[in-house]
Amino acid sequence: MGQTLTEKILSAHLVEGEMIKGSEIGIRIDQTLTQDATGTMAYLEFEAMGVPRVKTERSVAYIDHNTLQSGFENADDHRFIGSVCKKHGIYFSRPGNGICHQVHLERFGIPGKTLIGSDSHTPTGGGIGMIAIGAGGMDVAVAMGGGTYYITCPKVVKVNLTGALRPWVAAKDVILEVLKRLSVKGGVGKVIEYCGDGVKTLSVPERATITNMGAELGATTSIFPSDEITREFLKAQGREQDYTPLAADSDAVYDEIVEINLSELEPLAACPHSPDNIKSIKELEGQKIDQVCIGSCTNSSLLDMMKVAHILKGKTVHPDVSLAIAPGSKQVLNMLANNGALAIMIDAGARILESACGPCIGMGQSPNSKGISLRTFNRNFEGRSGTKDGQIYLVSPETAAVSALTGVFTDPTTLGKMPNIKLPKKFTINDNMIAAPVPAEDMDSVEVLRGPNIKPFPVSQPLADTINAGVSLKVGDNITTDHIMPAGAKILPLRSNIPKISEYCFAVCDEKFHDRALEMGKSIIIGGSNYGQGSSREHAALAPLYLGVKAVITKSFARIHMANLVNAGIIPMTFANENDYDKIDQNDELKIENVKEQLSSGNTVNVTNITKGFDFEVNVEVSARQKEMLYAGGLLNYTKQNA
Ligand code: MIC
Ligand code: SF4
Repeated sequence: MGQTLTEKILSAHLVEGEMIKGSEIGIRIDQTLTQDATGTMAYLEFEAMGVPRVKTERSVAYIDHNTLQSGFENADDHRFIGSVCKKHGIYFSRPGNGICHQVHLERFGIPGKTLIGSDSHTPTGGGIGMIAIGAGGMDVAVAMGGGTYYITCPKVVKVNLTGALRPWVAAKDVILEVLKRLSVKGGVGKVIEYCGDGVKTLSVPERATITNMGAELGATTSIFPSDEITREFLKAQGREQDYTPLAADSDAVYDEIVEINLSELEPLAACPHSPDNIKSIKELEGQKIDQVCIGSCTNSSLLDMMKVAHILKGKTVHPDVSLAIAPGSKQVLNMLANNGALAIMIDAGARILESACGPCIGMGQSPNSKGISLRTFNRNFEGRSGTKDGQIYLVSPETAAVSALTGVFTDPTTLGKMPNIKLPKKFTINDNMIAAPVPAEDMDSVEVLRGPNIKPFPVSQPLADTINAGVSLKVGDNITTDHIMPAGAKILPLRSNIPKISEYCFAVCDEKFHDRALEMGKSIIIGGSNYGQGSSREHAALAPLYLGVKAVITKSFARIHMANLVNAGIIPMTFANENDYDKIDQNDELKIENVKEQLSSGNTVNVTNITKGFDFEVNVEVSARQKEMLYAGGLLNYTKQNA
């Protein structure tokens, strides 16, 4: 029986377990990446492990999220990360060099390698044939120290691409179509593998747009084969030596097959407030818009920007629209500056932003009240833009650019003949903004620079015998990490200070949560299905830990958040009978007796609702290793215990 590409790469990196779908496997990690908003915690954790130098083939730290420096905090964090990198063997991509996923694809990604990153859009690397997975900062810290990374051995979905995209229909429309069919829960426990004749019609940056936004499916990752097009891309980046051809066997067996004829696709939009709320641009055509933002790790490649410049050439942004453009990397921005495309954008009235995440994470450019904003980004969760009633639509760069000119939703296929915009034969290469670490023998001479906002992470206690705790919050389905631990320009600078950032925990849902949880001392959160979707931020687990949350009981969890809860020593529980969700209210007193004993003998635990006087069962779907972590009170305690 042939193997899928996913199985080939995973089994070549297998260090623990067997390739049995649904069971836990441990894999060796070749590369890691971090960004600044999750990086400070990851490096504090790495320091706490006491490993002098990273043991991966390549570890890179990027500064791209917290670049709006309206106080000392972010700049201090950048300096801290830079100094840790220099000392411990990590490459440091300085602020201004670009968005982590874009730069990693350009300069470091290698087909067939494994990459984990403390950012949920790490699967961007799947565009170049890597197994690239988003993880919590602590998992990344462990991998940097040479430790194994654990995942559930995934099912593999084949997306068979046939045909070719019509002019002005984009890679973004492909992934929006996949989201329409599979939903934000459809990828959980799965890797999405793209195959078929249509693959060879897509460039590496287009493939990366598709794998990037596979994160929104809840998938473990997404991957494309590595072929001649991959070789051309690597060659143009001066890295042809990194190329290896990779593909699934022709008789590979998949768990699911999705057929997509690229020729039949049309321009689409993800409507507020979910990436799977899809409509065609035709359905929205004519509606007035207020803002357009082009950029983010999904759509900020040179190819995207060149198409945008072509559309804007000689025109002016509509008087009622604000257009912001953030090219994804220094390489992209530099090439746009040299080939004249940047001047075209400026001339049309675009507001050029630095190469960073920017508006995607609410770092500036929040839309006006009830503002309709078209963005080429990957997430449109409520409030994420910084404007609570902002109406965010996710669209392709082509749709975004043409709509910025007309002031209304406009279908780009009406633009007529499309120019033949190709990737350059050679990108402009200058890695002068990537600082190399000092040699190991000089590491003692490097001082780690800590700002006053950098506080140690909260310590978790070993698991108590009995948990007696009230329900501090009850929430519904599809709660995102942007609900649990919001981002934005005001809160992001607190990422290194858990006591302070926890004041905003769940503030979007209930402003009194923080005070109530602290008052209760110990508590439990009740959630619906797909709890914790979205970001990899472990702050969504560390803040609840700091506030005394002992367990979260839901209908189901998103993958990265569930792992982060276990890493923090908080028990993730799912209702054995979903109807019990309706029978529990906020402030109910719950009791779980002999937790450890119950967990040791199986994966079901009995919970008593003392207030309402009934018992119910919950499942704790974790591995034996994760149980040990829960007993120890989280991954750090567990790692120290076993050191
Ligand atoms: C995001 O897109 O939500 C982020 C900000 O990049 C996060 C990471 C973070 O919260 O720092 C992610 O996707 O993991
Ligand atoms: Fe940055 Fe947005 Fe990409 Fe997250 S999704 S890494 S915030 S650009």
